Amino acid sequence: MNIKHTLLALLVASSPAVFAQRLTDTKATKETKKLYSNLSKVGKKGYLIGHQDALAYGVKWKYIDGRSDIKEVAGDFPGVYGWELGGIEKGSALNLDSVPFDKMRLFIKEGYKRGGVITISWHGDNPLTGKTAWDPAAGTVASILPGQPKHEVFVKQLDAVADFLASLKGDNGEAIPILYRPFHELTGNWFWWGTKGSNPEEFKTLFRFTVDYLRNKRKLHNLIIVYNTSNGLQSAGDFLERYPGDKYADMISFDAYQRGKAGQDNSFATKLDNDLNILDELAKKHKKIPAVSELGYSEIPDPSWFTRTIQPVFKKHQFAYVLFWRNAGYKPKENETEYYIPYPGHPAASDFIKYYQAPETLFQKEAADLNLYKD
Ligand code: BMA
Repeated sequence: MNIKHTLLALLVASSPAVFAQRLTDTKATKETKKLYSNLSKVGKKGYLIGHQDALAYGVKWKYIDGRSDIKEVAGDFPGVYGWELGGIEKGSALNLDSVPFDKMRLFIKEGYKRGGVITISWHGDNPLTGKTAWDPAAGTVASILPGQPKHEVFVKQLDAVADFLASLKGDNGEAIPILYRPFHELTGNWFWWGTKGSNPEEFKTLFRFTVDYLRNKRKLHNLIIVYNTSNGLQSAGDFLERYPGDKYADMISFDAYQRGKAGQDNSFATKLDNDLNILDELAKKHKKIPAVSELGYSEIPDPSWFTRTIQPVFKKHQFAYVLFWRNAGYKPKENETEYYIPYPGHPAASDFIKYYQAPETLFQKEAADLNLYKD
């Protein structure tokens, strides 16, 4: 631990919570409570940097122990690791992006052991139509609520998720705390749980059922629940239209992607700022921890995107973490390339290193020094 890290740890441990601070699960495990309390203070100093599937693959490699594109470009692992359960609901050994669940379990343990934070999403198949998560068939959510024809199909799917979550254990048998973000991008119209597949009341009922089921029926007490909209919202009212209530969410967040050619205008930064203003207001009012649950500009066509577009906006706000989406590389099925963190030699690599060096961006070493799971 160097001096910068020691000071950081002291500062965060002794500071009052910036946001919130009681978990909605009164039976949460010791480590889960501790993580939540520490995440509520992180915003004072900066924000953790996360990366989806960081340890599984990068733009030009797959499944090589010890690798991570963030590490290769900046010299450190991310502070938050994102993982995805799509496919588990049909008993598949690989997730929808071909990550084997057995390996994922080990990667999760590895990130946790290093002191990093784990977050999980689930692009589960549509329980009504049997098609993918991207089939927003009308009536889907209504059909899976308790007492409805597809309820048991959904519960079976959820049981597969619960089994996986229950299998995540640290060295001493303790449950690994998970930031679980069910039904993410819930204000969008592209997933079956979104605005085409449900009305707000149906959605809220589904969200509450899911959290209650995982907690009370499956006895999972290692979950920090993340309410996760898409971006470009106009008001706090928009953000809350499908909010299940303060008893069902611990964190509030949105996903945001820049698209199109570089250097056209600054509308992405303006939207990001506006969405963060909404989160700032709601985090205070509802006593929840804010975060940016997915972010990116695929292939990073603007070589100074990190320090010129997002860093100045993020400096104006306090939140716990931002998760960059996956470095899939070339995807043959879609014949497209997708990645959000530069690799060595990429035109945005030196800008990412500058961003890494900024005091407010917290990666693995800082996360470890913060002792997020302990007093
Ligand atoms: C999307 C893309 C897809 C992927 C999905 C779930 O945004 O990255 O390639 O299958 O997320 O991880």
